Amino acid sequence: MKISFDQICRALEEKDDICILTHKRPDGDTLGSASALCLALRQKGKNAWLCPNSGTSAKFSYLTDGLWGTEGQKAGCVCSVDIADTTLLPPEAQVYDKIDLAIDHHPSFKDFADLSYCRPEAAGCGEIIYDIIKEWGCEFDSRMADAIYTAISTDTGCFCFSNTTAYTHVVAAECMKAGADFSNINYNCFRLKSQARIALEGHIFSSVRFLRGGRGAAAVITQQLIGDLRATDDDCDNLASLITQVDGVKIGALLTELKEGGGFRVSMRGRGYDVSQVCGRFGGGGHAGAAGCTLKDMDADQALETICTAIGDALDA
Ligand SMILES: [Mn+2]
Repeated sequence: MKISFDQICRALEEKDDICILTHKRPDGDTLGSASALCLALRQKGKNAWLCPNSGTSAKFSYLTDGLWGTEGQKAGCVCSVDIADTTLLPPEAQVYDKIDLAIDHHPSFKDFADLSYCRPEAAGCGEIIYDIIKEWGCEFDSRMADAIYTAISTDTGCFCFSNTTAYTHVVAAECMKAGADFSNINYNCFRLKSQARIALEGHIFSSVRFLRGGRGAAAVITQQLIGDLRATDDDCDNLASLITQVDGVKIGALLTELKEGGGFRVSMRGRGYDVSQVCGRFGGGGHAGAAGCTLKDMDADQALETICTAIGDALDA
């Protein structure tokens, strides 16, 4: 059931032994929001912890250090943050048969918890957590500020995406006032890259196939290449968006060979074209600007040909 902001603040205050859930393949928003909420609850004298999430990258340890609970730890309240749907729960969260509270900002939020608060206009879930911390009158310390700053900076692509609002900047400014290490956070999240990542980017830009005078583009990453480079999932994250950074490209696609082989996962990005419709032709979907689908039982040439034809059709329409 959906409740108001005041009600979610009060509902959390009434609980104790609070287990906080983050989504699988956790990003800066879910981890930053969960960490800041956990710190605030502890400041209020409550027992709170983060449910273990084995997909967490070591680069976010500054958010989560000392906050992890143990697997299956008995909870008086289970609260999810930045999770739109129960399908996004990590395996470690499956032991909890119900979720008491949910705090989220996705327009696609499924009302799966007993009580939930969703604010779709928030650029990051971190904006909501910041408001909760302030509503409670907690001291907003530099560690919470690092967590909230990370949450909103990562969910806005360093304040570049169109979801960024004036309020996002207000919250960022409050984080800076509280001592957030914004320069290092942004460097680590947006500039720093592993050698494997740089090699993958190099491969994409040297092999990308352009079509329709450069308005469409697609590239392929094979498991052979990923293995040769010892690239991690982190290294492969969001490579598709690089293709639409090329001047003139309106629809870009990255085809990544499935680990099990026998097909490709397609990540598509569009500027001024609804790529969810293109991916929908193959049973996929997503948003207008970013969508995906899977092509089974195709080799690299067939998959590339299939996707280039579909991109061409969309550009011609
Ligand atoms: Mn988010």
